[in-house]
Amino acid sequence: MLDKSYPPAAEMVKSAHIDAAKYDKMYAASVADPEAFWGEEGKRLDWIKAYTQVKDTDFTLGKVKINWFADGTLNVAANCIDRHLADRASQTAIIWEPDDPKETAQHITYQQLHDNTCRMANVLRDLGVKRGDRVILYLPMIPEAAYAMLACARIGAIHSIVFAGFSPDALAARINGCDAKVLITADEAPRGGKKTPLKTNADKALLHTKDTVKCLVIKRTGGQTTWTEGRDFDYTALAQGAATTCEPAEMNAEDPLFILYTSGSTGQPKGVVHTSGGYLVYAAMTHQITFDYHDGDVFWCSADVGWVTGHSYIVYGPLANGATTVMFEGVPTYPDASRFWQVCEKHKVTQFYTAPTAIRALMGQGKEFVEKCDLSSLRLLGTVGEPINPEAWNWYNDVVGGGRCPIVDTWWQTETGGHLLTPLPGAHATKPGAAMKPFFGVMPVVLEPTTGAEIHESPTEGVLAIKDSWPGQMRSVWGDHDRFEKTYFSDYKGYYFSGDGCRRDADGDYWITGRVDDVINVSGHRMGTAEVESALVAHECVAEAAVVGYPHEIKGQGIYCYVTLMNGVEPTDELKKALRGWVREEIGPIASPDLIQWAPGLPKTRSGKIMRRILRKIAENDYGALGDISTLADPDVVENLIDNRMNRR
Ligand code: 6R9
Repeated sequence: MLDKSYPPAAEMVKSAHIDAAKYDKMYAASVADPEAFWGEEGKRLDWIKAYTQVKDTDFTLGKVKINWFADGTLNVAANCIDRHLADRASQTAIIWEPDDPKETAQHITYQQLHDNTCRMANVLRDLGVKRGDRVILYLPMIPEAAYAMLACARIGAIHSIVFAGFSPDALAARINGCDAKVLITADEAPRGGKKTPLKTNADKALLHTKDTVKCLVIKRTGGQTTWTEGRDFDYTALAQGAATTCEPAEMNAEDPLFILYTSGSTGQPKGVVHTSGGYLVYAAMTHQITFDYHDGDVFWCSADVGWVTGHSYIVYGPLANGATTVMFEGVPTYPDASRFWQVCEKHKVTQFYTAPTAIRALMGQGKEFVEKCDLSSLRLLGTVGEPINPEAWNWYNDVVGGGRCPIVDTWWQTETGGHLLTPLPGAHATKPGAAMKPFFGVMPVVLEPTTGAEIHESPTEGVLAIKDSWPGQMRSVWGDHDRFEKTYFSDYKGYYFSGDGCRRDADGDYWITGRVDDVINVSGHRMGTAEVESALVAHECVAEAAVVGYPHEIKGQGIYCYVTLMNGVEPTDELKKALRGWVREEIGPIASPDLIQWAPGLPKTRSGKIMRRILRKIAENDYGALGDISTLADPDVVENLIDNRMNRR
């Protein structure tokens, strides 16, 4: 069957930075001579000391190293702010749209961004933060989140953002994981008309960290908070007395810029480390080219800065390009399902970037919510976070884009720093559900899953790996380089293994088929099933738990939990409710189980390994394909689980 394909519109081809011929030529050059290609692209940034080395990378297990522009020095905040001041001091850098549309939006100019970032940087310095120190951000989507990121970059501190939906326990684990000196939070985070008590959560988290961690509190709602003298500091008061200048620190290209915790298939979340030079080159270039950003455009990425998408495409990429970037505090459905489109209309957004889960949720509400808004400013649409089903793609294309706007389906990961696979709007046809082509310098390969052999012919299907490094690649797992090597370079020797399955069609275009490991993707939020399992078994009534994903209409995947109770514990609906609440407390609302099934036993191999493959099939209602269950210690448990399977909501 031929996949439907949409060629780029003639106007787009004419005005875009990259057309088909240019892509082919540049791509060929980028993989033939990465040194020369990236040596040139690195000049997008202002360097304090120019680099003479470009690429120094090795994917060999046991000696994995990734260095880019290693002898150059720069400051990331100066690249995102100061160098634009000569031409753009009064241009809007950030448009901030609050949760409640009745509250006034803010237009923050590059000059104001400079002054506020410097204030924050000086406050952090006064709190004792030095170059290389870690600072945790646990914040609403407010401009101060961007100031704090850039302030850290300005003084050479390393930020680590914890999404405001995470629980106190998850926050404490991250503070301890990177041994942070300061936690920056706010009184409350308004979202969808509700308020998350961030400071109260922070207080709980700080009970489980070193006493020396300081807490800098930003006033957002003015809601009541308790105060610990000597530990808590009021940002408003300190910022008033702080200077609006602060000399940017000269950092090495390979000095860490941020750590971002993300879920893997085993163990605790790992701290993905990104460094300064390569990351910023890659974020800036992908932002400009994938979204075809031009001066005067208004770019809106609806993600949260708690995720990598917010790092690269709300803050670092756009600001490095001197762009105007929208920062939205709210949710797509508040006050109603037309909010996204109202914001597009209000701020005359030209490029809009969101996740399939949001598109599906809004699609379900009906197109009236879109049609009542004037979306004529939109020129391009983007999606990220999970595979997009053709139905949602078509709705996005027809109803939101009015058939005029190319859709860039960008495949990438926390680990990759920026887009690796995506169509380019002026160069490539798009196909509903396909991530299409490698970005410049990216060498994707499809491997045979068991042998690891590279498959050269198309069409084909297998696992997705990358053959050589690109500047935005993560450098290590914070404090555990061994884990970095094992996680990404040991399954398929000599390659970076993405953890995703993919197919390449007859045209050579890439389609992501989803994770092949025990990572699930719930509403675009990445989660290890192991994390939910360990939360469940931490409950006194639970003996054992196995968690898998199952197809969910809106969320993409839902969380299906098989729970074996302690002897003598009554399996009641109240207990299910209690377990849901428990997981929300342990990890956060995003990990809330959708379905819990009581399992008197779990299917295990004789060596005691839970056979998740079988549990996944049961959750998916796909009993015909259970495969070989003869290696199970007790095959009868499978029948029981099938008989008592939970119905999807
Ligand atoms: C940027 C981000 C990464 C995982 C990734 C894959 C899935 C992301 C996708 C996609 C299909 C796309 N994913 N983009 N799947 N099509 N366009 O989402 O980072 O949170 O680390 O998640 O998300 O499974 O491996 P992260």
